[in-house]
Amino acid sequence: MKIAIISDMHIGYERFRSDAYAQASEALVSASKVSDAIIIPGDIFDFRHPKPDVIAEAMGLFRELPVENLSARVVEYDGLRKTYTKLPIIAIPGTHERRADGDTDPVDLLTLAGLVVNVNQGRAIIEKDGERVAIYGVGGVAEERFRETLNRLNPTPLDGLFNIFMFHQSVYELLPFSNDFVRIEELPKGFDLYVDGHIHNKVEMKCHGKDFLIPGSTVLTQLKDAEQEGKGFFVYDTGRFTHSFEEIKSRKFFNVKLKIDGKEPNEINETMENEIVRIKDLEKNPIIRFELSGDLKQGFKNIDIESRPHKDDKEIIVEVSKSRLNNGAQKDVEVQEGISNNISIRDFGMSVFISKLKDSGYALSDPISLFDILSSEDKKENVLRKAVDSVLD
Ligand SMILES: [Mn+2]
Repeated sequence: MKIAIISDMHIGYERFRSDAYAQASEALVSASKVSDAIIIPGDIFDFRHPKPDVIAEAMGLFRELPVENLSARVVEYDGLRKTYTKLPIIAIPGTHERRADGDTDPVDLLTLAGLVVNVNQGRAIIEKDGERVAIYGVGGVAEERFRETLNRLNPTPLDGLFNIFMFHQSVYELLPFSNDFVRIEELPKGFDLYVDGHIHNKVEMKCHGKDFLIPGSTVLTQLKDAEQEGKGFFVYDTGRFTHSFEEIKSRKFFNVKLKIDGKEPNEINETMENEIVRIKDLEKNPIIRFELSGDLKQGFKNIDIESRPHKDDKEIIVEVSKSRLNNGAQKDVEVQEGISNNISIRDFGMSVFISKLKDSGYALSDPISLFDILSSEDKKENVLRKAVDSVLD
C-alpha cells in the first residue's frame, strides 16, 4: 500500500494565508493521485478556534479532492469519536488544534463532516486488496504530559498487519532542549513505521530499527535555515519498506547571513538591495530574511539600517533581523542559544513561560493555551480578559 504523509498545513496561517491554502491544496491533490491513503500527523489548521471562513477553506479542500485513486478503505475504527467515512484520510489534531479533553477541536469538525477519520488516542485499520494497515494516533499534548499519555494509552501494534504509530510532539534528539521532550527510544515498540508532525522541516531517522519520518510543514512558518529546503510530503510503500519525498511548488525562502563588521549602514543597505535583485532573478516572489551580525563602524547606529529594503516591491517579502548585532539591540543570551539550537521562537518562548510558571509554583492544567492567548496579536484588553478567563476557568 502507498501511504502519503502530509503534515502541518496550517490552513488559515495569517502571515502567508494564500500560501498556506495553495500549498495544502497542492500537497493533498498530488498525494491523492499517487497514493492509496493519506495520513496527517496534526496541524491541519493554524488555530484551535478557526473562523468559519477558514473552516470552509479546509472543508472545501477535502470535499473537492480527487479521491478516485485513494483506493484503500477504512474497515475498522476504535477511537474517541464516531467516524463517518470509509475514505482513507486519517488525521490527528496537532498542538495548534488541541483543546481540553472532550472538547470539539477542528479535526473533529472535519470528522463530523465525513472528510477525515480522527484517530486521536485510537486506531483505524485500512485495507486494500487484502492488505491491512493499522494507524494508531496520539494527538498533540503538552510536552510534559506526553510520557504519561503514552503510559496511559499503552499503544500496541496488532499482529499480522503493518502498524503505523502517528503522533505530534517534539523529540529530544531533534530539539535537545527540554527533558520534557520524549526521546525516540521511549516511543512504543513494535510498530513498522513512526510518523511525527510538529517539526516544520523534513526529517528521516530510525526508531527501534524502523523508519521515523517527519514530512515538515507544507507552508513556511519559521524563517530559519532548515526552512530553505523544498516543502512537500512523503509517500511510504508498505510492501517495499521504502519512501520518497514528493516536492510541491512552494514559495522559496532565502536566509542570508551578513557579517557587517566595520561597515556603515549605507553599505549594508546597498548590499541587501543587490542581494534582493540577485535572488529575484533566481526566484519569483521569494521570501528573504537578512540575518545581520557583528559591529557597525564606530559612530553609526543600527536604526540606520533599512528594516524593509526594497519596500515598494509587493511581490517579495523581506525581513531584516538585527538581533545578532552587537551594539544597539540588547542581546539576550538565552534567546540566542534557543535560536541556534534550532527551536522555533514559539517553542522556545513556551518553554521559558512554562519553566517560569513552574518556578512560581503555579500549576495550570493547560499552560499552552494561556501562552497562545498571551502571544496572540489581539488587542491588549482582549488578551488580558481572555488570559484572566482562562486562568479562572
Ligand atoms: Mn505545526
